[in-house]
Amino acid sequence: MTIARIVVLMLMGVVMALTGFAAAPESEVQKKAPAPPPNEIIQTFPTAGGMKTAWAVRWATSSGFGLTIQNAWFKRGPKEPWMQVLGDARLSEMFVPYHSGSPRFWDVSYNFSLITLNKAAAGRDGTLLGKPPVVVKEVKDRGVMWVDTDTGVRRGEKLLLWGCLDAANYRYLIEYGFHDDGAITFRVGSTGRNYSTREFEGHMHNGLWRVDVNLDGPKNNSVYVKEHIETPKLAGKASTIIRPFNKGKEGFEDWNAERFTTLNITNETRKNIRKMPISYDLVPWRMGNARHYGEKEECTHHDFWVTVNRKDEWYYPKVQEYVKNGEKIMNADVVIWHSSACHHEPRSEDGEFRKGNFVGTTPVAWSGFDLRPRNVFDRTPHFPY
Ligand SMILES: [Cu+2]
Repeated sequence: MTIARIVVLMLMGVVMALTGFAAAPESEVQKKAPAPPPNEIIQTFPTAGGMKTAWAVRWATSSGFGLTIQNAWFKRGPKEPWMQVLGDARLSEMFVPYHSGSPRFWDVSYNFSLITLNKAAAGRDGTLLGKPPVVVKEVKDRGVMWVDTDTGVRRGEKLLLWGCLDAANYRYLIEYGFHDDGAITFRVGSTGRNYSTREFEGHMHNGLWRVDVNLDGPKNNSVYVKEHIETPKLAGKASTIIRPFNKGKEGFEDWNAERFTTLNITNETRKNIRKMPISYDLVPWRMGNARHYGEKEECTHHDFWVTVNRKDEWYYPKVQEYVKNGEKIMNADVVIWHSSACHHEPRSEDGEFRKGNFVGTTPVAWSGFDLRPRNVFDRTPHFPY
């Protein structure tokens, strides 16, 4: 550990002690979130052969939030127009409470920078972006897309964009994936050096995301909840329920393991060739539902929040205030707020003490969710009809 890093950690310790660890601070960066002019990437798929689909992705970097998406458009066929899918998407906070009650870190609010990356970090499929290079673009195979009884196997591809937040002793990989089938993946990976003096204390990494879904533009988007229902009374039968999120008003919902809760964001005016409204499912990839009961931690008491898109509302720990007026989220410009939490119970693999010094690094632990198209295509371009 360098002397500079030790000094930074000591200063942080003083700040934490003064602020009492408890309340989520809202920094200046948080108040005026969006960001420097974005950079644009256009990626067509497949990377070899005729183009079938494409993504246009604008990204930006800033201290605090690290890497953010500033609009993304999808082309569902070579002759199709660009269709917007995302507005602004970002990791709004990373809340890290320790099991003993303190510290309780809000790691985005401290305005950390992205670390400078190199070729070793970028790997075989990666390109370094930025000056200095703080973002990696990877275009790569994503494994088997499907296996068909008649036509064989097709593999898929994806564009990954990632950066790594320099959060004192910790490192957070913030990664967005744009797939050839229109899916988008949101991941945050926790790694780095376990907190000094608490190297083996359990703690949580709450990835708290803010995603402005703008499906075919910001207007006419509605948010639904989809649930699988199966009870003893149904005696072997099951049903699927689709209902407006929180009765169609700003508010919250919870993830229920038995119900396979997913959100569905629908454009109410745009339909595919079967007259099905185009939509995206939000599919969580969860270890569990994190609930924290310290001061000003109400935002963790529910797993999904939905608001109308308003300027100056960027900060996840305030989301319970943002929903207070209960505005309509049907046929609106909607923002999804979603938590993806990781429970970190340290292992011997994280490191060890040698002559009184802790040596080692916590291997990456991921959490996140996917946005997956539903009835966006007239038919998949990835199947040889
Ligand atoms: Cu950890």
